Amino acid sequence: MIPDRFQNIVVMTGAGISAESGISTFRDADGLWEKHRVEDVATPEAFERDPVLVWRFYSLRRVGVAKAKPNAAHLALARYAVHCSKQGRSFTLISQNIDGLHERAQAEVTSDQKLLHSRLILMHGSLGVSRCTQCEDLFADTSAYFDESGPVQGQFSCDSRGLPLSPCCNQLLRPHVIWFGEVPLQMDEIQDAVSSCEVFVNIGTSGNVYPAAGLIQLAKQAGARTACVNKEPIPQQLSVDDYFEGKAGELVPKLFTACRD
Ligand code: BV8
Ligand code: ZN
Repeated sequence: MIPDRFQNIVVMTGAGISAESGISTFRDADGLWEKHRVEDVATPEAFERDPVLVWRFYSLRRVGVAKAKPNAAHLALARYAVHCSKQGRSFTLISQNIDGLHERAQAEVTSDQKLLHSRLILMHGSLGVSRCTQCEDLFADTSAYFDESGPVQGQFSCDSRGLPLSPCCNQLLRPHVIWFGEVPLQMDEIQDAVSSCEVFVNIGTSGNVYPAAGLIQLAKQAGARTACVNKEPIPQQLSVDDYFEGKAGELVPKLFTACRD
């Protein structure tokens, strides 16, 4: 457990924290998502080349996450954020996940409390948001625009190929997610938080995708106590002080609970 004496905690999560919510991880699907190679769907070039394929891929994932629920690990982190907030301690949750389960856990746990000292940073964006490709305006949007049989009417009007158009500029909408080759969101805030924290915990990430994977080393170099909760060791294991092997749904509620010293 993390003693309450630590004032400044940062947690980084990956797909493994959502595995017990039924969302397949990148690795478990051995690098394929819904039978697609990542480079064929999660890059700006892929969107340029075949926007229908990319919207079909993200529509499928939107349907998948709509059926999923936050699990015990998501909820334990949300409760811990409230616990830290009540004690005036700083809690920053950085996630690589775009599935919306941290936001839903927070809403479930803290519908009426303002979290003064805690932050949720979604560095790879969010599946539940679409972005105008012209002016970059963002729109909450959980619509699937394609299913197996073809185009499906969603929240925003579509062009002749079934691709959604932005209400602001009448240009293509894209999923508001960070693709390979794009700069993750709020990197300055992330770097500040990680280089000034006392405790840094990786949960459910294979440590393959940068710059997210390098944050535990940054924390270690900055003098933080580091921990990792995962089903397997990570490439950055030398930067891990405390390693907890196992399922996030079981280990995270034990680790993130109030604890006098
Ligand atoms: C960028 C959104 C420049 C889209 C995603 C070095 C430095 C910088 C960049 C690079 C570099 N080397 C290479 C690069 C380029 C590239 C990269 O990292 N490539 C990899 C393939 C080598 N990085 C980029 O392009 C990034 N941008 O570099 O910009 C820059 C950088 C810094 C500053 C300025 C400029 C952008 C990358 C973002 C790509 N978008 N997602 C979408 O989702 O469709 S990545 C996506 O895949 C996820 O977001 C996540 O990041 C990654 C999957 O990783 P994990 O979450 O870790 O999931 P995985 O399945 O791999 O592992 C799950 C783990 O959980 C496993 O270990 C498993 O054992 C464990 N587990 C399973 N079940 C459980 C469990 N653990 C506990 N309990 C369980 N029940
Ligand atoms: Zn626009």
